[in-house]
Amino acid sequence: MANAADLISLIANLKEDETIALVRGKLAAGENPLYIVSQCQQGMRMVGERYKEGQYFIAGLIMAGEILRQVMELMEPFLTDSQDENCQHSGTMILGTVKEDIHDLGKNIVKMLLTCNGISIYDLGVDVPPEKFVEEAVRIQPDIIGLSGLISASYESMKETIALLRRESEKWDKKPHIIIGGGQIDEQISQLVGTDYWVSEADTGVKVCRKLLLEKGA
Ligand code: B12
Repeated sequence: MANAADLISLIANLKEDETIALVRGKLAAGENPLYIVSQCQQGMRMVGERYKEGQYFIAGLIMAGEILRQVMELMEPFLTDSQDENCQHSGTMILGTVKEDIHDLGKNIVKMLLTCNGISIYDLGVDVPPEKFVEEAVRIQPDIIGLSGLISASYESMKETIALLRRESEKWDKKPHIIIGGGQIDEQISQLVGTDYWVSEADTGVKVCRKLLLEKGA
């Protein structure tokens, strides 16, 4: 029986076919899909470390991205099934990867999970400028705005976006909560960009968003 370390190291070593076969096996054996997501994230982190150390180049990042994309295609029906079926439709959320950043695999995973939890998601895509977040927030009047970012440059974009959203929402009746997410996000970054809510993995993100919606009575 394969263990977590196998999947993490197959991804870290960019073994495409073996990764797909192992994930198929894990899903067939009934392993919790959220646990598989977490192993994939750890494997991707190791790819990132190897890139930073000069062991991999940009092609390695691209390859890792392609492997995770295929894994997520396999996982989608299982992730959908794993979510709370009794959850009523509640709340709306705008989600996007901030300006300068094009990483979207993590954002797409969190979108999938939030949708399965009954939250209507408006996905603005990647490299989204602050003005676009504001424009869509005025149009949709969401309960929550989620900003995704993985590279250092995204923190400045998050800060800019949050400042603009706060300034504009002064005049709105309904002020949205703002949550940031991404593998490198921590408390320090959350303070730097000026938000109260941050997560570095999707499962916690879903819990935080559901709690915020419950408090809002959405
Ligand atoms: C794959 C990858 C790429 C792919 C991305 C493909 C894609 N479509 O997304 C490609 C090849 C495009 C890429 C490009 C680059 N990359 Co890159 N990339 C990665 C890598 C290896 C994995 C990212 C990933 O998918 N992780 C897996 C997912 C599942 O995790 P996640 O994104 O963190 O998302 C989870 C949570 O954070 C959460 N979440 C995410 N967003 C949100 C939002 C909300 C609201 C919520 C609630 C939750 C949430 O849910 C997800 C599931 O749990 C990371 C390494 C790492 N540590 O992550 C480097 C990494 C992010 N990349 C890096 C770099 C440097 C780059 C480039 C600048 C390289 C270059 N020289 O061009 C470019 C940047 C391009 C740009 N302008 O954005 C650096 C960033 C370093 C830094 N501090 O700035 C990293 C950390 C690698 C490293 N250690 O050096 N990259």
